Amino acid sequence: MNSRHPLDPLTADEIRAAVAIVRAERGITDRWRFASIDLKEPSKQALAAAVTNAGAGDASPPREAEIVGWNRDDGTAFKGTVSLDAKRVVSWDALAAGEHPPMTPDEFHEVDAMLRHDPRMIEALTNRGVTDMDLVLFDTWAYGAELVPERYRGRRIAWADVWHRNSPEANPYANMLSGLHPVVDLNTMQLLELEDRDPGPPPVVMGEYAAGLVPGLTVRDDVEQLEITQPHGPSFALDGNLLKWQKWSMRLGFNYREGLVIHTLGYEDAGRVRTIAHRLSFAEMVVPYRDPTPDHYRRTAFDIGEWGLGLMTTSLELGCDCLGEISYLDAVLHDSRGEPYTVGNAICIHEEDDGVLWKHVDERTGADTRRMRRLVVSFHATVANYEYLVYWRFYQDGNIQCEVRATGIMVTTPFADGPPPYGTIIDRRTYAPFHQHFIVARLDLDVDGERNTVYAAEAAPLPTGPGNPHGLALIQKLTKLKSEREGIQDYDWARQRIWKVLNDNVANGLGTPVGYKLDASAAIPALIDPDSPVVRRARAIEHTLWVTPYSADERWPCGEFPNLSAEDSGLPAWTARDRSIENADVVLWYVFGINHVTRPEDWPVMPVDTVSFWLKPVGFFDRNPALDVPGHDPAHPHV
Ligand SMILES: [Cu+2]
Repeated sequence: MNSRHPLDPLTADEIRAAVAIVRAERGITDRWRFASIDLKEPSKQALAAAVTNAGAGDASPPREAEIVGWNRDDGTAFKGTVSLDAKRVVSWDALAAGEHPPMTPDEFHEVDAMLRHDPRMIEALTNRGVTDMDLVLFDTWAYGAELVPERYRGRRIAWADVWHRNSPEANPYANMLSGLHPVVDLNTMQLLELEDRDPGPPPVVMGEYAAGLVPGLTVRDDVEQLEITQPHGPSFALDGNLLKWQKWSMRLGFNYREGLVIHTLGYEDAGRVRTIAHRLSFAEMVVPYRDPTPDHYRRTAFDIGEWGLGLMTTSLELGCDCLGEISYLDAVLHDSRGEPYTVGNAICIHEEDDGVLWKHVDERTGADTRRMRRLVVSFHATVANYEYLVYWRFYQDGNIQCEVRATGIMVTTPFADGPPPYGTIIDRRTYAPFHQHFIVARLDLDVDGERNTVYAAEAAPLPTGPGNPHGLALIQKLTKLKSEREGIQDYDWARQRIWKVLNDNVANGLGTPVGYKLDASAAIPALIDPDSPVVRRARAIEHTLWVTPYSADERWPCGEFPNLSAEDSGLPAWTARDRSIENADVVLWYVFGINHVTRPEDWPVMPVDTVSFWLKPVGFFDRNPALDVPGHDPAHPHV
């Protein structure tokens, strides 16, 4: 049953094979690091051919690995493609000047190990009264090029915060040692310099969230057990990475950078699978801290491009993270030596009850009600202090919801005199800086085929006059987005702007084009000077929506290598060509997120802050597609 599919992620054996091939052919030494070894996904054409010829034997596209690595001795970095079938390197190209491979977890841990033995660091900590190095955490962050001190330009450098926990089991992010920031060279693994500003005596904070460590905390005793049982098993079927649930079907992918990927999403209608999306994923996340003080001015995380949401993915636990009849998929990743490892239970698949789907109470026949079920595919990433919980949800009425829950521990800082205006007081003489979480979802929609057109749809009241004497008339104005420049769109509450992705070549039973719409929920404005260094690296966040014609190598909205970047070489560069997006294989880049004005209630661990956006059918079906959902049958109470 579990036969290989061209979109299945690389296996551990394939990762090992790819590494062995480049090591042999390119003379790669132990001084190299591998930033990424990922499946080079087959082209749409190759994939379509493979599916058409399934079973023919030789129709499968070649299995290829895409590798990014660099030599720590001279800093030269390469991106290559390895054919796993032919067992050879197909391409091997040096990265351009100024391009740096992403950060690796190994470097994060090696910086920590190096700093805790560095005499300058030990001395600085001793001066602050910290002598137990086991209580110290060095938390490394990546730089943007413009903020790198002139003397270190071009080097693979990073900076770090130093945190102090109150006891070995206590929250590592409870106490920032403000003003203390090592700057390190990641290739030589050396402390280049230690910034050490005296912030005055640190405040005593209660930064603990573990029940046993919070003074005076009584755990509630009035929460009764809640169990989700499905005595006949779940209604979905997972065959390898192919997931089917009621009328939905999709393939689940995973990689070091995006984490979960939803491939080839379709919905069965009148006996055939209709395509909705070729590929759905998160392509970038930008988190600028909006605090210009010395502790924070460099804090501009690109959690996907710099660190990798896949690499930060953690194992899920039954009963805590996921409730009910769960299926899990593992993820295979690798360390910077190219050695594969497995994250068990990386992706969770389950169904949930979601209240009422539709209902009407008729005076004569009584109530007719259907309960809603949804299929949830999720993964959780822990990016140092913060967690992102990502849920793709598929509903019986054709709706798709993408939800993100942000939780974890905020970055906090002590203040000496008065709190700066860039944050909220959350503990004694401690504030949490304001910041934003911009997420760029890459939505490669194929609504009933590849040829789609995006329309901005706005609600427009017509002026009072002949034919509209009471000023009631409201119309929807559709504006066709013909080129990439027109495809750069902003949220507009006053006009209730949304975007429809229509297939003008396919009509529904009513004679109108089939389509899906993107509701502009959770959109946030950049609220930042267009000339600021972080915006120059992340022009993508300046608009709510971008639309591009599909191109296999256009995947990263802030550029392929945001680590130490100076400019956004992604969306602004591609769209400058102003290509046609009319009746084309369009890709939508939706920018949404959280404008995080911090609260005392977000401390010491943050209750989830939840945002989501929706894709909903508009004329994709001729009528409510969920009329066929079974009602409650006392004889079959599981339905
Ligand atoms: Cu936040």
